[in-house]
Parts: sequence; C-alpha cells; structure tokens
Amino acid sequence: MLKEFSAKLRESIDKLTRLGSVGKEEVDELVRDIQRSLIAADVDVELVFSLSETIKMRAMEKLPAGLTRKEHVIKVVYEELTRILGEKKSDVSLQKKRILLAGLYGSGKTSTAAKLARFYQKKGLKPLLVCCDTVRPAAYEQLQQLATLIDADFYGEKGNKGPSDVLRNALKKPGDVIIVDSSGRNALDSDLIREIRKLNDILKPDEKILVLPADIGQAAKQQSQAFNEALGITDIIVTKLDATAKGGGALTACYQTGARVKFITTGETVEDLSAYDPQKFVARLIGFPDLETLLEKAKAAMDEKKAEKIIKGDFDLEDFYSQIEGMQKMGPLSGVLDMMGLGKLGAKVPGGIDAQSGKMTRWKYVMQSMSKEEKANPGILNSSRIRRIAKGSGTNESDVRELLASYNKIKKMVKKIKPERLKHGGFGGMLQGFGIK
Ligand SMILES: Nc1nc2c(ncn2[C@@H]2O[C@H](COP(=O)(O)OP(=O)(O)OP(=O)(O)O)[C@@H](O)[C@H]2O)c(=O)[nH]1
Ligand SMILES: [Mg+2]
Repeated sequence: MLKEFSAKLRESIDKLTRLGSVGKEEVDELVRDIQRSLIAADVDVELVFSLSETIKMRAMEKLPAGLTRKEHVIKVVYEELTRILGEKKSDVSLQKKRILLAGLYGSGKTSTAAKLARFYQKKGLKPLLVCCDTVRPAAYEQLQQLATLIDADFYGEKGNKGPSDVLRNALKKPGDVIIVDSSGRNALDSDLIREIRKLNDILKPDEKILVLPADIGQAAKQQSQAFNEALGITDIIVTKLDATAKGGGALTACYQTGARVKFITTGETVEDLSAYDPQKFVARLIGFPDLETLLEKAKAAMDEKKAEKIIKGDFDLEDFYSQIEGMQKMGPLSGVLDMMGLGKLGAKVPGGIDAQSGKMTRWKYVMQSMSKEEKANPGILNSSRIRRIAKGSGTNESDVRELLASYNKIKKMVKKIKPERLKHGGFGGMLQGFGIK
C-alpha cells in the first residue's frame, strides 16, 4: 500500500519536527530513514543515493533568510522528493480531443477509460468511450457497463474481431473527448504493436497514453521506454496506487524516462482518478496539505519546547529578551500579566514592567555586544565584561546591570510560581502572554 510508504516518511519527518535543534547528525539519521522508505517503495537504488547526497549537501548549506535549520531541512527534503517524483504537474487541456489508451494486460486500461470519461464529463465535455479491445471476451460488456454507470456515450461492435473497423465506425459518432480502449497482452509482442500502431494511424490521437499499474514498481521504466519506441507515448497514467507499496518506484521510474505522469488512479470506482501534481503528492505523502503548513508545525513544535523551558525558569538572556519583546508587542505589559493572573510579578520588577518598555532598545544594543557564551551564561558577566559591553554598545554600565537584574529577578520568580498558576487562563493564553504564538 502507498500508505506504508507514506507512514514511514511521515514518521521520519515527524521525528525531525519534534527535535529542538537540527545538526549534521540529525540530518544523517533523517536521510537514512528516507533511504529506507524509498528503497522499500522500490525506488531505484542509484536514484536514492544521489537524492541522499543532494539532501545532505543542501541541508547544511547557508540558511536562507527567515528559516531555522530544521525548517530548511524539511524544505529541502520536500523539494528533493518532489524533484524525483516529477517536479511539475502536466497540463490537462479541456479542448476537444482524441485519446488512445495502451498498456499491457490487466494494467487498468478499461477502468481508466471510464474514469477519464468521468473526469472530462465533470468538466463539461461530452466523452465517447470506444471499445477496441476485440481480444478479451468480456471487454465489450465491461466498458459498456461502465459507460452506462456514468451515463456516457459508448461505441463497440460485439463479435467484430477487427479493431480498425470498429474504430473507423466509432469516429462517425459525435463526442468532445473520444477515449479509445485497446486490448492488452502479456508482453509487448509484435501483434500488439501492429494492432496499436494501426489504431494510432486511424485515430490520429492528440494524446497517446500509456496505462501502467503502480505494482510493477521501477519496472515502469522499461515498459514506458518500450511503449514509447513502439508508439511514441505522450503521457502516462499510473493506476492502482492504492494497492501497492511500490508506487514510489513506479512514479520515479516514469519520470526518469522523461515521460510525464498525467493522472493517477487510487481505487476501483469511476471517481478514483486525479490529475497528478508531484508537489501535492509529496505534501500528502508526508501528511500535510502543503509545505507552508508543515513549516508552521515545525515552528510550533519548537515554541512548545521553548515554552517548557521558560516555565521551568530555564531560560537564558536571549530567551528572556525575546519574551519581553513579544510581550511588548501585545500592549501594556502589566495588563498582559494581569490577564495571566501574574500582576504581582510585574510589580516586583525594578520600576515595574511597563517602565522597562522604554529600555528595550538599549537592551537590544547591550545584547548585541554580548558574546554567545555570555548570553547563554549571564553568570559569567563580571565588572570588566560589563564595562566592555557598555562601551561596545554605546550604553551605560547601569543599563547592562539593569538588564541582568531584571533577568535574574524574573527567572527567580518564575521558578517559584507553581506550574498550575502559569497555566491560568489556559496553556495557550500563557504562551501568548509570553509572546510565543
Ligand atoms: N485498487 C485498484 N484497482 C484498480 C485500479 N485501477 C484498476 N483496478 C482494477 O484492476 C483490474 C484490471 O483493470 P482493467 O481496467 O480491467 O484493466 P485492463 O488493462 O483493461 O485489462 P485488460 O483489458 O485485461 O488488458 C480490475 O479489477 C480493476 O478494477 C485502481 O486504481 N485501484
Ligand atoms: Mg481492458
């Protein structure tokens, strides 16, 4: 089942989104997970390894503005998976047209013919389904029944063993989209080639579509090449994606041949066909409607971790600053604290929290003059360091000391507050209060 492929990928992406920070080791582990999922989905091993190398390389490249390393890694994985699964969706024209379906025995041609008819019917076009499979005994009835089911026009000649004659007669009938079902064989033998070429000459199709079942996995590559040589196919429809774990292999193999997958089918009813969009497909595989939603989730996971740290009073100067800054954006700080039931906390800060607002800009400069180590361990800030920071930031030593004093006070107070108290007004409300959205 495609579900297995999807579940494995989701698991590895989920694991990554839950992490606080992401480095080379985490990327290596993610890549190993993805390799396993892709190989289990019958994706070509060489392709898997080249994809892994690209992900590893791009994951550690310079961060684009506004993204954390974790978000960047997720984006890279998403983009690279999309790249091997087809990159862009192909156009589905709604003009009048003639379509010839070809494929080996049992690939899903007849049911796909009906699904396509249904697809164009819903777009306001009038399909004509033509049965040119004069080999399989029940082919006529199968397509006729499906046509009746969707109330589409059907043409076939029961008992006629000459598909060319049937097709010539069918072309006298009206229809916006003429969909021709052909017979299958166990292999692409000379009989089948001769027959499909003849149909091709008579129909002069706008689209020559190869129908490939997903369960053949990466063997899709050879089949698509063989059919292309024999017939010159324009598009591919991959069927039965719901019923195999090898779908990833089939889709990537098609793309490796340069052919475009236009539609996929994912079930046995006439509604189970959809235009293939690699971007949406990958998003769904990893369990999100689109990349943006996924990145939002990654952000949220990180904020929760940060919030947990803050509740425990385990925050450094940088966290402290960003929380205060977040609160400042929400209006008068003491009001926010009141709403959270923490009004007293504001009163205990030197000068009251509101009075701090004016100092924010100076504090920002102070922080910019601190080293990473100093921000992480404010305890190491002795007089000479304080002097250096004040000088470097163009502020006074008293500004530096005041920032440190506020930080230490808040930290001590937060540690004393019982967790239930912090959750006053709901966890979400508390997070908002701390400027974490
Ligand atoms: N689960 C699932 N089954 C499908 C799908 N597409 C087709 N099938 C089933 O696959 C079987 C073969 O489908 P057909 O449409 O008869 O295939 P065909 O290529 O016309 O077969 P021949 O005419 O014998 O060459 C049928 O039982 C279909 O219901 C799909 O997307 N999902
Ligand atoms: Mg058939």
